[in-house]
Amino acid sequence: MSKSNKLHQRALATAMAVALTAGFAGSAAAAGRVDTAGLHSPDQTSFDRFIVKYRNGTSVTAQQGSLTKATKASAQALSASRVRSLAVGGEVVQASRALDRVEAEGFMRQIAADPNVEYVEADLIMKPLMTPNDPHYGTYLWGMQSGTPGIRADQAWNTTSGAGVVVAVLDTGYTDHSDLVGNILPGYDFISQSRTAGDGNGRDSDAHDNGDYYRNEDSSWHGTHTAGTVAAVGNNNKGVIGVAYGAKVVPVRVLGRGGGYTSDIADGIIWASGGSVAGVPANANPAEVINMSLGGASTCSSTYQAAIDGAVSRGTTVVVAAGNSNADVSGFTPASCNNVIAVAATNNSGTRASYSNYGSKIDVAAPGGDSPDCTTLIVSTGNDGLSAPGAENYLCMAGTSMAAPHVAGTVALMQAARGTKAPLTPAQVESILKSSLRAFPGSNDKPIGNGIIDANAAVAAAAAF
Ligand SMILES: [Ca+2]
Ligand SMILES: [Ca+2]
Ligand SMILES: [Ca+2]
Ligand SMILES: [Ca+2]
Repeated sequence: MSKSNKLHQRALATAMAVALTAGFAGSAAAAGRVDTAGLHSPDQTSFDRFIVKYRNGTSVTAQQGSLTKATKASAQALSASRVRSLAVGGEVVQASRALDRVEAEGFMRQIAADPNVEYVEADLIMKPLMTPNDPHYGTYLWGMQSGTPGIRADQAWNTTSGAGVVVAVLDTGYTDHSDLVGNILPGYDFISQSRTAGDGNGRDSDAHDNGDYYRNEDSSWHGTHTAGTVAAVGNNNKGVIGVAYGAKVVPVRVLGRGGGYTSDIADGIIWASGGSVAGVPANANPAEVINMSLGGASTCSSTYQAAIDGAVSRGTTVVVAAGNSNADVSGFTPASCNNVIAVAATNNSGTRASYSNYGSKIDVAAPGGDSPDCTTLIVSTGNDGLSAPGAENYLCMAGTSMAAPHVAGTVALMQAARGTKAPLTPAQVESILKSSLRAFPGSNDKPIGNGIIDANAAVAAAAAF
């Protein structure tokens, strides 16, 4: 018989085997089912354990022999062994090394080629659905939860904590709160006037908050509070958790006693986003997102717009609080500037907070809290000092200042969920946030956009984009 004839016969035999398999699907002779769904999990990219179900009566010796045969097809050295039988049927199989998706699927197909195999699947690693152990979470942080008024950060945390992303918080600076300071990167103090700064000098590299007490008002610790909502340390059995508790905050001190000048804030925007400011060393950690829980009564000025456009051109998303004047946001800056995400505040029923600015320039809404007590306000890291810093504590506050960091934290989660893909542009971030909103549970007396941000949906959309 010629060589080509042999080949021909072999080909025919294969065709017949295929026909038999098709004709007797489900019979003992059929190859096993390969369940590949788990190989496409976004959470797991390597696999070292599998579950193999053999047909009744397959001896342990035959199982191990079949496994050894399956490993032979691997390009690199691989062995596999039975670990134990499962109560529901099937054997746990341990591979000698972790396999990537492609190799895992090839290995599973080799195993399933044994007609004694009913099915094979990856022994996937499950993770707890994230409920943080921070003690204030359950009672106070309704804004991050999945109930009606929340942004569903708890669900987004099953995908990402924001690790690897930098958020610049332009505010009063920060304090060394033990539930925050681990997530603080080097910042800068842009307050040029010593009297406003209260730290005895003008600009300097120390962005600590010395206290912004002014006339008859005590220090607010506003920057410590907003930074905590963005990225307080999470799952550490202490206090609160930030929306992006795995992200880092660059504190940019721009507000002091009585507030801060636009000129200093504009420089802060440029620096935070990686631009250069004369006389100030470059920011080693340019931010993917800037949070500005600040504003004043004016239309958007040329200086603000130029600074914001500069940040956006460097890929930094700019999130701004709409203001707390129960008025149209068009009269407030920088919230009414182009190229920003202007954030209105909702209460713990999920509708407009009584103080929140409103109008067509609002982009999205987020929890800012409203009276009467701490369970309906926003709780975050704080301090008990009336003028200079005292002991750390947790403070409840209400405002669009509290709503904006919920959004900035969500943007950090979105960018982290990109993994190795290019970061989203600020325009893409805004578009995804707006197309993934939670509808308001009731009507608002004034327009504040189309809904409350949905961190879980936004993260999923950002990962898939
Ligand atoms: Ca200073
Ligand atoms: Ca300083
Ligand atoms: Ca904590
Ligand atoms: Ca906008």
